Formats: sequence, structure tokens, C-alpha cells
Amino acid sequence: MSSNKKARTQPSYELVYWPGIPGRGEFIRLAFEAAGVSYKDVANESKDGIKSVTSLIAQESTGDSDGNPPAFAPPALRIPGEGRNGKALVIYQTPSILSYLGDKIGLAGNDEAEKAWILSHTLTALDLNNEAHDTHHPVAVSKYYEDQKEESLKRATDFRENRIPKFLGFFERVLKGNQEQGKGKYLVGDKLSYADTTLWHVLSGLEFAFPQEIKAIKGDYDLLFGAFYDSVKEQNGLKEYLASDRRQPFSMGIFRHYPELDRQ
Ligand SMILES: N[C@@H](CCC(=O)N[C@@H](CS)C(=O)NCC(=O)O)C(=O)O
Repeated sequence: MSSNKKARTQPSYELVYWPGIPGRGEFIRLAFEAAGVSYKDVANESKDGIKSVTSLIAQESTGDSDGNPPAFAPPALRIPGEGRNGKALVIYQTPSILSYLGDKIGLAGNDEAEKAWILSHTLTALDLNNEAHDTHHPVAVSKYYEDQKEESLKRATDFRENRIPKFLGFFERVLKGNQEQGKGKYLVGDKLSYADTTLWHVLSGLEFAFPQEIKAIKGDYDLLFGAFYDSVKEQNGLKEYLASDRRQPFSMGIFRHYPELDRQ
């Protein structure tokens, strides 16, 4: 194979993330699926794949033999051949992975301004994701929900009454401001980006975790729960993925449905 041809071939991508839940790995999966780029979901696809996750975050690790630093937490992306001296590159942190991949798989926008906005909106959607998680773990990540129920109720009430409207109102304004180009379907420019897939997943998680709340307020966000939500899930690649059994259902991960935390 000529070096030119090789340069145009996609490298093989390996997603390293906990098996059996969407979690933060889903943000990376949706980007690959939307771009039609193949990847290996190591822990879901191979027996003993979970070892790739546990060794990635081993507490004693100072890095791997390919020269990568230790990773704090999954998700991580491993790309053989793209690291130092032709070795494997390993990167972690969801937004860092998305911004690395965005350019390479065509989901990062058309110019420097679009690239920066796409990353900014992605970070904001991930902030919303983190705040949704904190509604059931407001005191300690290492403690059970059952040990922090009282605080969870307070946190979830504030989240529903103040934070959800602030975030959703913001994204509705973003869509409105970009309506000429994006037609309500895209946050930035005139095509799908990893900011769209990321926000979409957070919205679907909120619908799972707080169904009564979202049902009650949906109508206030015409674009977000209209053109945007519908068009992202109908995108080529995503539509097929979302209907497949590779899409893990929400359960007891970041988005959890505790009826007592929802609108009564
Ligand atoms: N900001 C990080 C958060 C990573 C994270 O919290 N990963 C979770 C799984 S979704 C985990 O296993 N965390 C272990 C820990 O924080 O100790 C990212 O977006 O990648």
C-alpha cells in the first residue's frame, strides 16, 4: 500500500469504557456512528474486555509502555499507530476525545470559529450531564444513593426548577441564533457536529431520568424538542444505531429514574 493511500485510510479506533451501560462512552459512540466510522468497543465486544478498563485506570500506573500518561477515568480512546514513534496513542476525558476525533471524522465544523463553538457547546452539554448525575449523588460519588436521599431530593428539585430551564433555554437560543444556517437542526453551522450528538444524548437521558418534568416543559423549547431532537435521531448512521441492540438502555448510570426525584 502506498504511503499516500495509507494516509487516507482511517486508523483503527478502540473505545475503552465500562461495558453494559451507555455512560460517558456513549458520547464517543454516537460520534463514530454519526460519522459512519468503525471502532471497536473493547469492553462490550471482547471477553475479558473489562480488563482494558481496569488496567487503564490502575491506581499504581504511571503510564503505559507506549509512552502514554496514566488515564484518570474512562472513557479513553486508543489509536494504534498514532502515538509517539508509531506506537498507540491513548487519550482520555470525553471532550478531549471528541475534539481530537471531531476533525478527523468530519464532525468538528468548517473553520476555527465553528470548531471553538462546537467545543464550547459540548462542554456546556457535558456540564448539564454532570449536574444530572449529581442529583442522585449530591454528597459523595462513593456512597449509595440510598445514603444521600434527603440531599438528592433538594438537589434534584433545584436542578429541575432552575438548572434544567437555564441550560435548555440557553440551547434553544443557540439554535434560534443559528436558524438561518442550521434550520433548528444544528447548534453550529449547517451540518451535524459532535456538539449536536452530545446534547442529543443528554436530552434523551433527561427524558429517561425526569419523564414528568420533561413532559411538562417540552413545549417551552420548540426547536430543541422539535427540529433538533427529531433530526439528530434520524441522521444516517445514528438512526440505525439507535434501533440496534448495540445501543445500551439507560439504567443505573449517570441518568437514573428515581420517581421521587421527578416532578410530582
Ligand atoms: N470528566 C470526565 C469524567 C470521567 C468519569 O467520571 N468517568 C466515570 C465513568 S462515566 C468513572 O468511571 N469515574 C471514576 C472516577 O471518577 O473515580 C470525562 O468526561 O471523561
